[in-house]
Amino acid sequence: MNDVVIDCLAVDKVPGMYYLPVFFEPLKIVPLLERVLAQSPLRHMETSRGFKLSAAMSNCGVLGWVSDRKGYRYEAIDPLTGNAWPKMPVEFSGLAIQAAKTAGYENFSPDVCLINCYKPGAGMSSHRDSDEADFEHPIVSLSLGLPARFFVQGRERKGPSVPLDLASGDVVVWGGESRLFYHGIRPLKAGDAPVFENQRFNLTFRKAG
Ligand code: MD6
Ligand code: FE
Repeated sequence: MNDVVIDCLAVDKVPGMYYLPVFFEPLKIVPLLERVLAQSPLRHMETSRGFKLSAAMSNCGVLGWVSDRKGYRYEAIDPLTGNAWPKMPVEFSGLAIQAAKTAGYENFSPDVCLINCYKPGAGMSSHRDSDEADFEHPIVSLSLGLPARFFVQGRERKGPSVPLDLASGDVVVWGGESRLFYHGIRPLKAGDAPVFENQRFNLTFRKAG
C-alpha cells in the first residue's frame, strides 16, 4: 500500500514524533474521502465560547470528535445527521497502522479518523489533543492538497516553536513523551494543488475510546 514510502525521520526537539515524507499517494484517498463526506458532510463546529473553527470538519470511524457550546468530546453519533459516523475505510486504517508501525508504534488500532479541511486563510490555533482516553496511543496524521506549516511548542502554549512543513502525502506519527505538547497550523497560503486544488485536508487517526 505504501508504495511511495521513502523515509521515517525523528523530528528534532519533539521526542516521539516522526515525519514520513510522501508516505502515501494522495489520489488514492479522493474517492474514499468523497464517499465518507457524502454521508457526514464537512461543517464548521462551534467552540464552547461560541466561535466557529476556521477548519471545516467531519469524522469517520466508531467515534468522532465534536465541538459545540458544551465543549470538546468524542461521540458515536454525528450530531449533524443523527446517524453513526461513516465506517472508516480499511484503506485508511491500513495506512495509519502501517505508518505507526514504521515509526515503531506496534498494535495501533484507530477508532477515529478526524477530517479537517482548510481553505486559504484558515488555520488551527495552538492546542493539545487531550480528549482521548489513553495517551499511550500515538496519533497518525496524513496531509493532502495544499501545503501547510505545522508548529509544535511544548508543554506550554508559549516559547519558541518547531516548524514542520507538511506537503500532500506526508504523514506524521506522534506519540511518546511529546504527545501532549501544544501545536497548531499556521494560516494556509493560497495555491493550486494537483489534488484538492485550493484546499488542504488533514486526516488524523486516533484510538480515542
Ligand atoms: C492539522 N493537526 O494538521 C492539525 N494533532 O491540520 C493536528 O492538530 C494534530 O496532526 C495531533 C496529532 C497530529 C496532528
Ligand atoms: Fe492536534
